[in-house]
Amino acid sequence: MEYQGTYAGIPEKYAGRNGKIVLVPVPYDETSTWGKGADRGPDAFLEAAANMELYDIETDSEVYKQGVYLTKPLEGFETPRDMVVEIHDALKNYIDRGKFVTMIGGEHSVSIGAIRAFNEEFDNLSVLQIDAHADLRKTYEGSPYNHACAMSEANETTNLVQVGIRSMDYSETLAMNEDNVFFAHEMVNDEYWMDNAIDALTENVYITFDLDAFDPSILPATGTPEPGGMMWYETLEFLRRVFAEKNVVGFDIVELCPHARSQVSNFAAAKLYYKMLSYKFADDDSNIDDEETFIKETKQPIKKLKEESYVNYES
Ligand SMILES: [Mn+2]
Repeated sequence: MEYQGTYAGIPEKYAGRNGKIVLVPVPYDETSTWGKGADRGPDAFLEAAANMELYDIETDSEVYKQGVYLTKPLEGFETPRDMVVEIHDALKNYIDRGKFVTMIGGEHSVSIGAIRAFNEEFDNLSVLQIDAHADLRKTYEGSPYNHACAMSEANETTNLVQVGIRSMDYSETLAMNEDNVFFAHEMVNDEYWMDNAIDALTENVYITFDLDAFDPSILPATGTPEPGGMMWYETLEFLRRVFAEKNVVGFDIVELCPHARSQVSNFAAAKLYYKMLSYKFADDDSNIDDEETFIKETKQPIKKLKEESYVNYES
């Protein structure tokens, strides 16, 4: 399968392989336990992005001019282990070429191979996990590649910092480094949590953003929603500071499970992605070609989504 059109409908000259940013869609959902449908996440994300404004007011920038290359989706893995290995290999290849590599899932287990690749490429890597769930089980339903285990390897091989956590099994407390965990119920009463979370990070940071970190009131379409989540501007303030104070080397956004009747979550995910790129390149004016003004007028859905392909919780 190949997408028709470019990321967010940007002009072709910004969408080629010479761009600084690579976006890898991974429509994978094999192990999720309750709400199936994260395999539809990348399509819904791309369709929302195609209908999104490209000027970022806050940073006064048009980050797409850095060039965003949308790759073919990674899919068709024979086993969960193949999924991890193939994502690792693909991302490592783009990192080696000096690209700023980003990924849209898919369920959270897609991050295992990504983090493995970044950890091989960058010294003393921190993984900033923004998530409702700890995801620290060593195995779940017999597999170490389950979404419930997405952070177990990172917990052993990197400096893992967990933010927004509000759901976990008792057994995960044994693996957890509590100095590096920011629980949602504590964040709500702690005006210093952002400072402390940033202090816990080393210079090189990979961000894995599970959309269920958000409060379900602003992003309901995710596989395992949890009440009491992070709100929009608080999340953006934190991300803006992380990008400003650390060297963010790449990121992923996972667990978008599009709903049949509401696009709200798809647009929130698309905006979050663009915000993160805008923060990364806010002070970088080395655009590919800034001479022409591109005014986005037409809506360009990348691919038409079929109604029956969405999760429908009402049926
Ligand atoms: Mn989660």
